[in-house]
Amino acid sequence: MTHDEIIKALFDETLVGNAPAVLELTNQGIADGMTPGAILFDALIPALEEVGARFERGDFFVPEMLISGKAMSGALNVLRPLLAETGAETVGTFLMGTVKGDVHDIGKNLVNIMLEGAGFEVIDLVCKYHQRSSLQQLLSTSQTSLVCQRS
Ligand code: B12
Repeated sequence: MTHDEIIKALFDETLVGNAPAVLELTNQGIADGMTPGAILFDALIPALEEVGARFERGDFFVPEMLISGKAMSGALNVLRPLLAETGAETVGTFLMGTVKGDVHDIGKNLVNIMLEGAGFEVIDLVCKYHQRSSLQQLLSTSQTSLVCQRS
């Protein structure tokens, strides 16, 4: 398969939520020398944008969004170490938050990976630091930034 064919197949399989095919194509692309950025920005993200457009038109419903999202998350697990590996020294800490009740986490997880790749320690509040005192302590250091996911 050419790189263009891999991108097209990745787009199509993410759109229909075929997680095993998305995983296989991602691995194939990486093994064939494609950059994680190309896979992400030329195939996976455009596919989810198309899923959103179809949802808005009433052609897709929540289950379709869910399986496409899961297919993308599987590919992100493969891309994560590649996107994050820069060897940069820790330059500060980000506290990543999610608005209560919002389950969209793919974009946030991607931002986490990018920040880690840029040398930040990321503390994702979804899983850690529920205690107010721990938060206050972290926020009191000048190197800590608090960011929040929007959807
Ligand atoms: C997959 C998906 C789902 C999945 C989420 C699975 C998951 N684990 O995340 C499921 C099926 C669960 C879901 C549910 C719902 N969804 Co939905 N979903 C999507 C979809 C198709 C893709 C989102 C995505 O992951 N995109 C890929 C990522 C990489 O892009 P991103 O999120 O935009 O993130 C990028 C930037 O925004 C930014 N970013 C994101 N977060 C952060 C945080 C920080 C700090 C920073 C700096 C940057 C940043 O960086 C990212 C990388 O570039 C979008 C459509 C779309 N066009 O976005 C709808 C969409 C977000 N969903 C929508 C809706 C309406 C819903 C539901 C209310 C549907 C319903 N009737 O139940 C529920 C809400 C459930 C809830 N309580 O939260 C709407 C939201 C409209 C709005 N804003 O008002 C959208 C836009 C679809 C639409 N066009 O109508 N959804």
